[in-house]
Amino acid sequence: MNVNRNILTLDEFTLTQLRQFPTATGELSRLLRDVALAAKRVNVEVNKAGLVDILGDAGTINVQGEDVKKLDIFANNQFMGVLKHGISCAGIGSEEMDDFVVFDDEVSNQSKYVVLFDPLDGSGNIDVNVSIGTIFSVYKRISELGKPCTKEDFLQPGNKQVAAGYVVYGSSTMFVYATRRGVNGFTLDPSIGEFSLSHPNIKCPESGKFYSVNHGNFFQYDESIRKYIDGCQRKNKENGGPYTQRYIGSMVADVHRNLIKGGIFMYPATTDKPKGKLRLLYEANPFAFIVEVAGGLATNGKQRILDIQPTELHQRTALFIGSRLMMEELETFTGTKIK
Ligand code: P6P
Repeated sequence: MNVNRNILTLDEFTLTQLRQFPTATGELSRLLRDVALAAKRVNVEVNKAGLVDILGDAGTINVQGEDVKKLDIFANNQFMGVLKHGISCAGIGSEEMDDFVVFDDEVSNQSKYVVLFDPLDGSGNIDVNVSIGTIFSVYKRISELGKPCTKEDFLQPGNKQVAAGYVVYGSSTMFVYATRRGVNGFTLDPSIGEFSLSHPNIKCPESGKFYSVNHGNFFQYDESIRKYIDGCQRKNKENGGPYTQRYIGSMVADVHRNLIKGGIFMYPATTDKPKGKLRLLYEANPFAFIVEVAGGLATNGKQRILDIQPTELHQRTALFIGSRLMMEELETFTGTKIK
């Protein structure tokens, strides 16, 4: 296999970005490298999960009321550890922890950013070897530097994110992140142990063939959503239908596929979960930021995800996200034109 050694690693890429902004402090670049380091450590355990005693339940229940898998805890500790040890992050919010964590040491209190993350999304799939992922969201603090970060730093609307990204632990391991300047994807090259630029300047195709939704909840969806899903299954020369239904049950894998190939991912509100299942701060917001920078759209069916003002760390939301034309077609069913 001829490996192109001229491919930029993540570190080299962030440094080239930094060179374009001489006044930048490099804190965000270092934060991204910290997150990538934790991802590489998690990747090692995910790749051998079937061989060591890291499968299965940890015997605890998280704040979401879900069985915590041993890998969830391991992943949470890896991301929290590198961010606490680093010099760019003042505190974190995690799906696995009841409340946000203030690092509150002299260096961390001077740090510009806070990070929210889902350390291992889709972890219910670990034991059956289906792709899982990490999702993260970065905000610039609004609290006073030099003092501990505050809850308000974490409860900013998604449109204030300075960066967001995800890791997909799949047939290969990819690190994808967005700033307002663009979305770039890096594939882990095991021969050098570095994430290497494999998907520069990712753009979400304005339309696609894939629609992703849990059909098992079909009769719990609002009528407008049921009509849209019905339309996805019918021949329609205008929108290229019928679409192909692809739903892995692992959000990172499903949204990543639709980001690259074009498509729409839906987790609507249900009668069982009237506020939706997915979490706003560390699932919907980061992916909404990434997909919008790439040219797509993301809503809760009524408003732009990134405009929602959060009120609590683990609040949930309905989510519709993906290719612009498919999202605009959905809006003709829901009657909510997102500006
Ligand atoms: P359902 C995994 O638990 C997750 O949070 C997302 O990764 C995934 O898209 C969704 O839930 C799947 O939920 O109810 O369809 O099994």
